[in-house]
Amino acid sequence: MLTRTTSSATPLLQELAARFPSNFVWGVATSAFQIEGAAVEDGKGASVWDSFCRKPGVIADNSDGQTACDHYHRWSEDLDLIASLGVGAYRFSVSWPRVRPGGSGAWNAKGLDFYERLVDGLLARGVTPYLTLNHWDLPDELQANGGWADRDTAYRFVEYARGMAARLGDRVASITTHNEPWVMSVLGHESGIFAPGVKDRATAMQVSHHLLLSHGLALQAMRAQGCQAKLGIVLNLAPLQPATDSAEDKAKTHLEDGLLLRWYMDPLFKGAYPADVLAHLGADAPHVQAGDMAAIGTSMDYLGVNYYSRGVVSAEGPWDTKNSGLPLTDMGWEIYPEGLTELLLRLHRDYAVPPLFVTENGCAMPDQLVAGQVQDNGRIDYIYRHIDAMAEAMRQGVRLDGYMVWSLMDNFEWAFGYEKRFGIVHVDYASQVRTLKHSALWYRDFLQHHKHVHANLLAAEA
Ligand code: IFM
Repeated sequence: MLTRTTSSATPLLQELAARFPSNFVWGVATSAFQIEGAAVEDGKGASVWDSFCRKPGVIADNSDGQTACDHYHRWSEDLDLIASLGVGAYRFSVSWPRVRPGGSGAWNAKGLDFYERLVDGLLARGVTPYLTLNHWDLPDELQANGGWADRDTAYRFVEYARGMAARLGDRVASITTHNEPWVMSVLGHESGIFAPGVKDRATAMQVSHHLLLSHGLALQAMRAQGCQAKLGIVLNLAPLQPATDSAEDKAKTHLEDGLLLRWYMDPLFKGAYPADVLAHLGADAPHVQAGDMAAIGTSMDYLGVNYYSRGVVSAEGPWDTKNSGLPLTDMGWEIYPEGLTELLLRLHRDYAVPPLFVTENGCAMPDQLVAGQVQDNGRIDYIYRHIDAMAEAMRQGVRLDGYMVWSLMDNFEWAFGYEKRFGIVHVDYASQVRTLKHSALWYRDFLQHHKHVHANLLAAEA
């Protein structure tokens, strides 16, 4: 395993860094609900996640986002931390109920000012802001009117997108409409393990359609008002493999791939939902109005891909990741970097994709803070191997423009509360002290190698 102190690490890192062009974007990522806290401060409205956390038994440690990493108050110190890593980019999300508490109606000046400070603070530190509009924290008032199951929410989202683009579109590099629509649809409305906790497949599929529709309409609206930021969406994707060679496992794998990947990629890039999935859904298929598919297919400037692991599919039921003997993260997810190469190649081959970004990649590990240090060698190895997997995809022709580690710091991991730690920076939630884990130091070293490699190449050419 590669550690920060492995003596052979430097040539390895130099060699890896040299496989990425000088303008490759390296970053770290977070989302509003997971880090901000200040849940009822400065006029912020409630989100579906604020309400969901109050339901008994839905969050593993009974926690919530009231304080989280207290980033709303510590943003300046956190931006210093980000800049100290040497990253070029920071991917964050705006809390819709912080800037427009009811989802429609009055805007909240104090909430908007917070994101102004954040964006200007990043730029002042030489870090480029990458903004996401919807990382799951829908205003609760909109949920009361049906939430994403109601087509009207798509129109409210377009207003929100226009407002944020008008305010920040001149200073952020990109605006992502939605983060992981599959999660909001399926985990939020079919299994109900995420907010808003609905358990109905037809509703989930309608939600997915409204998310995609609102994405396309928002892109059109932001472009129409002259927004200069690059516009796109972020999907959580994984290559799926059958557990065995049986016809049943293969058929189930094809269907699951349809529900996870093709359900989003086909309408975005091919103008239609996949026919086999529509047939499978039957009466649960979403209602689609004339013109919707054309709106969804509005061209994008980039596609964000969040990659954590592969999926193994068995017709007999859920696959236990312990079966394959691969190392697992603290989430129980298999560590499978070659899946990232496979996934990127597949997107490149099957779809006319715009430039790709890996907008999330990282792992929860059972970190221990000992004498002020977190020796998370497993995370270093994970990140190293996934960067290597990206380089391989690029070698085979994929246009990949950037990579963001999930996550900058430990934070509220949704239904797992604060029990799972994804950060390269450790957060002591009692004191809110941040400590760079060894993975953060390693990433910083790697980024320095990347800069030096290209500086040396330039010098050699001069
Ligand atoms: O923490 C989440 C993030 O909010 C969305 N993508 C997956 C991460 C890890 O589960």
